[in-house]
Amino acid sequence: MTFRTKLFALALLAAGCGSSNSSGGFPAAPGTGGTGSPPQLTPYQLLKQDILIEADCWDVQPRMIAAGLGFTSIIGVPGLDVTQPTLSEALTRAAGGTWNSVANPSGAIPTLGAFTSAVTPQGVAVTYGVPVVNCDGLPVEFSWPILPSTLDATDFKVTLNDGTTVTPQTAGINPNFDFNERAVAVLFGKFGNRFGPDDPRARYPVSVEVVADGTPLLLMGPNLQRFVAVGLKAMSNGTPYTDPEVAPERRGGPRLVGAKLTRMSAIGDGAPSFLRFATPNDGIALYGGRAQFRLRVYTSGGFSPDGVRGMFPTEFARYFRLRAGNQLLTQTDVPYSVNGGSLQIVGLAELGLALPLYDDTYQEDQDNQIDIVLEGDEKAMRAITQVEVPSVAPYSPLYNPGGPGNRPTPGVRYSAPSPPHTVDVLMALDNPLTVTFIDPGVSP
Ligand SMILES: [Ca+2]
Ligand SMILES: [Ca+2]
Ligand SMILES: [Ca+2]
Ligand SMILES: [Ca+2]
Repeated sequence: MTFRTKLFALALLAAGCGSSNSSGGFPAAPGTGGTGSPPQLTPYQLLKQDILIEADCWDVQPRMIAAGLGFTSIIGVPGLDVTQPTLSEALTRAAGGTWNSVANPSGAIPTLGAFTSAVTPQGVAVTYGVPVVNCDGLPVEFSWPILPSTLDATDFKVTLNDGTTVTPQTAGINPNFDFNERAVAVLFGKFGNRFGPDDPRARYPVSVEVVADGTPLLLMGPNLQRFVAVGLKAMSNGTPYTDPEVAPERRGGPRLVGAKLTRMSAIGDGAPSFLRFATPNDGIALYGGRAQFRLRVYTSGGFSPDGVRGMFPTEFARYFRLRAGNQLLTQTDVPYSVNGGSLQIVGLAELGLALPLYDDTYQEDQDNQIDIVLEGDEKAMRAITQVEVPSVAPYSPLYNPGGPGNRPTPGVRYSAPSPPHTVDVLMALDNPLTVTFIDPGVSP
C-alpha cells in the first residue's frame, strides 16, 4: 500500500499541471469530460463510485484476510514540495520519514514520490476526501471487492494492544483503484507508535473489525452476491516496528496474503482517468502476446525495495520464486519443464509503464497487487503450488512505505523488512473468481 506517487500526481493535476492520458481499451471514467457528460466530479467522488470490472475475488467466501499497522506518522506532512527539496527533506525527516538519494540515468525528472513516501495533507484530501496530519497507515485486505460508495472511516473499529479502540480519520480505496482491484480499504488515523514489541510503551493495533454505520460496508462477490461486511474481523500480526536484530522469521514487514493464477486478461486493469499516470501496466501492455497467464499476488501493503523506490518489472528473481511441487522456478526467460509441459516466467507487471531503462524515478502504482506474468503450457501452469518471498540473501527483502529508504535518518526506527514467507496459489484457470458490476446510477 503506497500512495505517494499517485498523491503527488494528483497534486499536480489539481494545480493544473497534469496531462490527460487516454488509454485505449479501458473504460472511460464517468463524468470526466467529453460533450454531454454529467457535471465534473471530484477525484474523491469518482473513487466512491461503485464500478467493478472483472474485479478479483480471493476466496469463494467473503472475509477480511488481513489487517495491520503499516507505518506511522508520514501521512499528511505539511509543506512538502519537490521544487523545495532542502526544506522538504527537513520536514519529512522531522516527521519520521526518510528522504532518498535519487539516481536518474534515464534523465527522467523525479517526482516527490521518488524521494519519500511522505505525502501532504492536501494530497490525501484529493483521494480520501479530507486532509489528515501526521497520520499512520493501516491497510485492510478483503477477499471480495468493496462497493466504494459504502466505504467510510466509520465502518471500522481498530483495537490497540492496550485495549483502547480507535476510529480511523478517513478510509479509501486508493491506491487499489483499478476497476479490477478495489478489495483493499486503506485507513488513515492514529494507530500506534514505533516502540519495539517488547517495550511496554509500544502501541499498535491487535485487531480490526467492520462495524455498522449509516451505510454498512458492502462487498460484492461472484455472481453479484452482495455481502454486508459488518462483523468481519482480522487479528493483526503485531507491530511492524520489530527490533532490527530479530531473526528474519520474526520481522514485522509486509507479506503476501494471497496469490491467484488465471488466464491473462487486461479487462478492468485501468483507472479513472485522473489516476492513469502508471497505466497501462498490465501484462499485455508490457509483454504483448507472451503474457498468457497471470499469477497475481496480493500483498499486506507495500512491496518496495526500501520503502520509497518503486519495484521494477525486471526484478522478479530478486524477490520471488515459484514452487511447483518439489520444483523451484527462480529465473525469468528460462524454459522450465513442469508436469510434462513447458513454462517460462516472463516478468512482473501491474507496477508501472514499460520503459527502456528503470531507475529511482520509476513511477509504479504501489498498491497491493503485483502480477507475475507467465507463458507456456496450461498443464505446467496447473502444477504451480506456491509463491515464495525468501527475503534473505541471495534474495532481498521488501518494505512497506514506512521503510528506511536508501538514506535513513540515524537513530530513527523505520518499519521492518519482510520475513521469509510463502503463500498458496489459488488455481483459478477454470473459474477466474471475478465480479463485474457498474452502479446503474453511474452514467457511463
Ligand atoms: Ca494497480
Ligand atoms: Ca459506510
Ligand atoms: Ca493496473
Ligand atoms: Ca500494483
